[in-house]
Amino acid sequence: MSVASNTAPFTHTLLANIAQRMQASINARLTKHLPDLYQTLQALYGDQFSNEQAFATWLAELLQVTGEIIAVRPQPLQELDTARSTDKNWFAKENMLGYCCYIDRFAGDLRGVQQRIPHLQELGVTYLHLLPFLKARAGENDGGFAVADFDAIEPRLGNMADLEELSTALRAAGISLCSDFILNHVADDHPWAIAAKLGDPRYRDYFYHYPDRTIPDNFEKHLGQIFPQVAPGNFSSVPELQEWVWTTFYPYQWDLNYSNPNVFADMAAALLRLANRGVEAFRLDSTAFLWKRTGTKCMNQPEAHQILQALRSLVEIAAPGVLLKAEAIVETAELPAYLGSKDEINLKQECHLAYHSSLMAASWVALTEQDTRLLRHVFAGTPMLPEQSSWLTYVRCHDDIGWNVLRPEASMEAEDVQQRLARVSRFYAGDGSYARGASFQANDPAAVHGTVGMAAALTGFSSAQTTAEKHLARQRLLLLYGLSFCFGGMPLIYMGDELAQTNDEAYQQVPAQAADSRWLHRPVWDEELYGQRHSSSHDAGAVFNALVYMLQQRRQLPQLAAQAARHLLNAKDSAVLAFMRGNPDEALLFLGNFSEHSISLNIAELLVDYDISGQGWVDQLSKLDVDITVTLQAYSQLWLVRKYGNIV
Ligand code: OTU
Repeated sequence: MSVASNTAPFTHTLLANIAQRMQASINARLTKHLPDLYQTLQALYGDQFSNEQAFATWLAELLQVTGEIIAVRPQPLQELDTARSTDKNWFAKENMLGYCCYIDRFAGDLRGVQQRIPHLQELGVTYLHLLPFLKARAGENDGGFAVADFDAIEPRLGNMADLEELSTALRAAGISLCSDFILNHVADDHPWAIAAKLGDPRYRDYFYHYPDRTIPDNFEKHLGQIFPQVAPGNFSSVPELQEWVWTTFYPYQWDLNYSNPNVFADMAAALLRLANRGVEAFRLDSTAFLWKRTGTKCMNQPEAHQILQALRSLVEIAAPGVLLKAEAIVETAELPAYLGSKDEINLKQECHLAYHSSLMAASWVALTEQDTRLLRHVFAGTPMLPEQSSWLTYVRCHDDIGWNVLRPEASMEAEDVQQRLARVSRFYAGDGSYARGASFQANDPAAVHGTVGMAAALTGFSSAQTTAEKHLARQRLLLLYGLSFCFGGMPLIYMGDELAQTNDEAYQQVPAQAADSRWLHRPVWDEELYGQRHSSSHDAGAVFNALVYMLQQRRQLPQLAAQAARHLLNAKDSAVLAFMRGNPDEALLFLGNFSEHSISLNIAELLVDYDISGQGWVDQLSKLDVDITVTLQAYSQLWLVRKYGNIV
């Protein structure tokens, strides 16, 4: 029997709850996506059931629940689903701009965020990622990344009505709300973990638990460490269970056992219920870790991708206007698979968006080394995007900058990888440099530590004494943001960067934060800086005005849409990164000088491989014509478009 004919009873189950007027459109989605969903889930979980019928019963239940969720999807969200199904690249356009913040630090609570919509609009934000706001573990909770209830809001931030109100207000302002969805683990006080501790066999199987260290020790041989200092090891002894539980991150974050089909079903339903609250995008946290396999690092396993593919199919059926964004902090070569992979016949869709963490980290390396070779390797290792997908480009986020993802690229030059990356890490910790960050989890001298600190502190604002030093700091910050705006993806501004906000040392006095130096770069919104945003005599204003201007220009350049072509150009001086966006006959050239020296380069030489060098060029940022030989000042950038092109 073919898969398609197999799925007829499931279609029936799902449609049973759906209002007549919606049946035709939902049926069309099922025809398109149910065969994939069936196939993926059968490949993942078929073996877990005694026979085909048992699997079918489980899948029917999942679809029954999905149908119930679709049936109550609010009308405006259904309309959004329909609109977006005719404009599937809506999130990959040159107007898209993300903004990321903690609700409490940005605006107190969910209602406060509504008050700040004008600020987001002034920047041109179209996508707001609010860091975790679901009910978190009591006490320490990793900034909300230990979720105690997927159906409740953290009380100090508001309630579900506030969330719905905010998502509606944002939508009216043209801003899509993105929520974290922490799917790798739950808090140790989530009802599933509590039930497991009480001995409920159904929920014990929601987690990986072992009676002694034999299996954990075996796994540990191959596993990495995320928080080696404050949470060493990947397993925690749980007294109530008298067992060892898999905890990749903090001991209170219990990894979910996705080899159990019920875990998948419950988590998928939780995501779809949240989508019905008006969440338009999900940042899928720690996606690389979803599947464990003995003898491996337990990252990027094929089954982790299948889980995401199955989630995507469900979203396409239940809430097709919703985006999935992969947070997988992994080597460049592992990244593209999170945006989908090709089998013999077609593309298996996965996430719409994925963080390009290598690009982010490599751009910081380029600043340190005043050399773009490593960054160019990352470019070379980044394939064309599959259709209807986009990178998420960024300069900073709420986590440390992890240098280890760059090991493959860092090993391409003669220098020892360890030494090279350790030097970068020390640079940003302020070792003989302008940077004022710190090393993350630094008690192992042999390891390469991540870097913490706000972008402004890392680019030199905190150490600058003179106007000239301030100017350089600003140029560095704008250069990194310029790259993120032009690379080809949705750029994300991390709260505070738009105002050159620096580090916040206050966390050291907060017991629940003191051990985790990532709080150094999670400052509270600074009203004073905000008040200075239009004054170019202040750092805040100088950066804000420049970013707003660059973003205005960006919106006028379709060459910068995520799907437009990207070609790395071979600038002779390795301190310069040069690349072309769009088709050669309407290209935009990005030239960025990552060094403190001014550098001249010849545009014709840069374009030898293209038949367009005879054209005149103008810098879209300064609106000035440029000669065939251009000079790039220290840390400066040019966005060149053709002189007689359609410059607005
Ligand atoms: C993610 O992080 C989150 O972004 C972190 O804030 C959480 O602590 C963590 O998950 C647990 O929920 O590797 O791909 O600073 O880069 O923990 C997942 C280390 C991750 C983070 C890392 C990260």
